[in-house]
Amino acid sequence: MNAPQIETLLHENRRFAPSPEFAAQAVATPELYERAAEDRLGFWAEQARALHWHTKFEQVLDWTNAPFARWFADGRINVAYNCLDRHVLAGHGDRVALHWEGEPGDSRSITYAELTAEVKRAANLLTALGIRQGDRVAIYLPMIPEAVIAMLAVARIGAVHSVVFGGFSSDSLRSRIEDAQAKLVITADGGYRKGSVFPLKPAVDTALARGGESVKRVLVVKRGGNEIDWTEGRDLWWHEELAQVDADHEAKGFEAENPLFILYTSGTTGKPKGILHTSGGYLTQASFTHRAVFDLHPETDVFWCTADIGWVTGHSYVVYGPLANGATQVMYEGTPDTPHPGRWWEIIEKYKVSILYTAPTAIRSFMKIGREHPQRFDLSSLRVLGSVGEPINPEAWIWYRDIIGGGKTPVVDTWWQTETGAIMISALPGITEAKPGSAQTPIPGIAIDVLDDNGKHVGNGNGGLLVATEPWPAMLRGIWGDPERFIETYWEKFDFEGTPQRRMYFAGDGARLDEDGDIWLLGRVDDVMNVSGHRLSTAEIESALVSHPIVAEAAVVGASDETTGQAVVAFVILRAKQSEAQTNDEAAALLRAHVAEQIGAIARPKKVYIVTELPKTRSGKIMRRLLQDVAEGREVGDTTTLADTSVMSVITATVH
Ligand code: 6R9
Repeated sequence: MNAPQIETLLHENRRFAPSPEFAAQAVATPELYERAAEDRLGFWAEQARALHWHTKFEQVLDWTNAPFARWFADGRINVAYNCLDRHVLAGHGDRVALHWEGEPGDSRSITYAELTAEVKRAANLLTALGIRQGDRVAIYLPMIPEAVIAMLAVARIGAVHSVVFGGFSSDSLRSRIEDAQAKLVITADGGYRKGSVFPLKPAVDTALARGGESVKRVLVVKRGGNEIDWTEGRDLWWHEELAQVDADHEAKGFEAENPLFILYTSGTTGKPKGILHTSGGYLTQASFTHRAVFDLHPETDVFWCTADIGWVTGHSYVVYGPLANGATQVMYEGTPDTPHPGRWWEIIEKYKVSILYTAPTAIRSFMKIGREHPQRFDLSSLRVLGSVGEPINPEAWIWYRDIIGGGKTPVVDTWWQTETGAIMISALPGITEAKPGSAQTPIPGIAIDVLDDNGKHVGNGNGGLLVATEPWPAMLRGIWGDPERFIETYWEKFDFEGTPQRRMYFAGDGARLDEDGDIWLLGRVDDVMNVSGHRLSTAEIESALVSHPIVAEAAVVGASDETTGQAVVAFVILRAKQSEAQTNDEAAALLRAHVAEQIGAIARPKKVYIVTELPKTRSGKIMRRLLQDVAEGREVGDTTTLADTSVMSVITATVH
């Protein structure tokens, strides 16, 4: 984030105290902080005991092999049982688990009893297809109930899911399948987006034609009704196969550290990292935070997290947190503006949604199109609003509370990452006096600090790097197949005390502590961009660009953008012959499409500038900071370390 933005943030001094009525009924109490402060591990053990354990645990944290943590390791648990059977056995089988809304307007409400029955069948099907504990299953589905059913069925038999966002390309899918050596892919013919069917199965076909040899079977859910190719002996219809398996399935307990899922996320190199999460600790923190941060009253609330299951927010706050808590929630297949710009607000009115969890980029795009759209609907059921994915600017925070929350709802800004598995920093509604723009306080049981480069606490009023100083239950257990990269990426930066147990987790985010010690997130400090709350790596997009035959060299930066937070801006040098063969506009259009095809539409650069040189230091390192100045229309900063200081004026002239 640049200096002027930080300035406006720090002059934000509006405060919102919880109302006494809200505080009186709140799930979170000040005692949670006290209890966690006096006995952090005891606190987490109590939260874990709120789950059902097939075998109770004695051990809480084993950190002897740091940074590879083990939580509740001698306990046995079944994650899916906790999300399903447990609620049915407690007499809540008739409670709606999912109010699913398809984009074309079709809908389905599924109770806990029904969801349990579907997952049992799906678990039997996976077993019949040869999937065993520890096997990896890739899931490439739209936002339909089968996505949740598939994830829970994999979890139920102790296998490991790797959900790949439906917007990712066949190539991204293939590399994720290969990295995890998935045996099975669960996909759909297609799903609905922006008013029409977008095909998914063809991307699976392409991925498997080019590689992914580990895959033996492809299960296909019928959703889009679009024509698809069929590979006999490999492809199977989900509904046909389910009809042939047993309805009954008994969930058995697995070790608390049994892997639950791998989720790929962008890092600073071109190769996405497979973040590994396990069972007991993950479910403990996902369910605790879902209750305490959103003030969940499962008998009366209707929760809606708008994230796709392809992202970690969808894993923890569409699937595992809400279902472990027996919540009733809304799941929506499509885009916010289809068929009309008030679609989300219509859904909130229809299902009387009481808790909404979404991203600042969505809020800002609603601000742009105008308050008249939400104001056409009755949003009075809303009582808690949450934000995640990127810093929320105070103006968006206030708009969210005023226009969506009727000027009365608490707003919680929740900071966390794919790696942290669950919320780490957030206000707690009913307790915290809210400050728009600040994520504020570590949740009970989480130890966070802001340090300078030498590992010293920066003190109130100063900025530095965000770290977690103690292990936490939902922490990543590693990077799939790459323990070295796990240690290097997260645990080496703050490793001053000489013992592995005292290493601290480096999150990759900059942060500032205000005079009260509240935390303000300032964006990534590495080469990771945040576009609409999605993580993208500059290196990954650069390597997609240079994979095109017309490109000689490419540099990518994230430029601040009013709606999406950051936007992808690329500076590209063409191969000599190419620059004659086509206009710069043609080349730019071609390359934008190429990146979308290589990685997915979310990575498509907003701008591609064709330049003749890139700013490099004498050692040949591209100075992206200077390109960012150009992309954001600022005066170019210090160029003295450039090998050729005239380069920047040439680039600036090309761009303007
Ligand atoms: C959950 C999720 C993680 C990165 C993280 C940070 C940014 C997320 C934020 C936030 C400021 C918040 N981020 N929440 N920044 N305030 N409330 O988004 O996971 O996709 O892994 O992204 O997103 O930069 O490091 P993930």
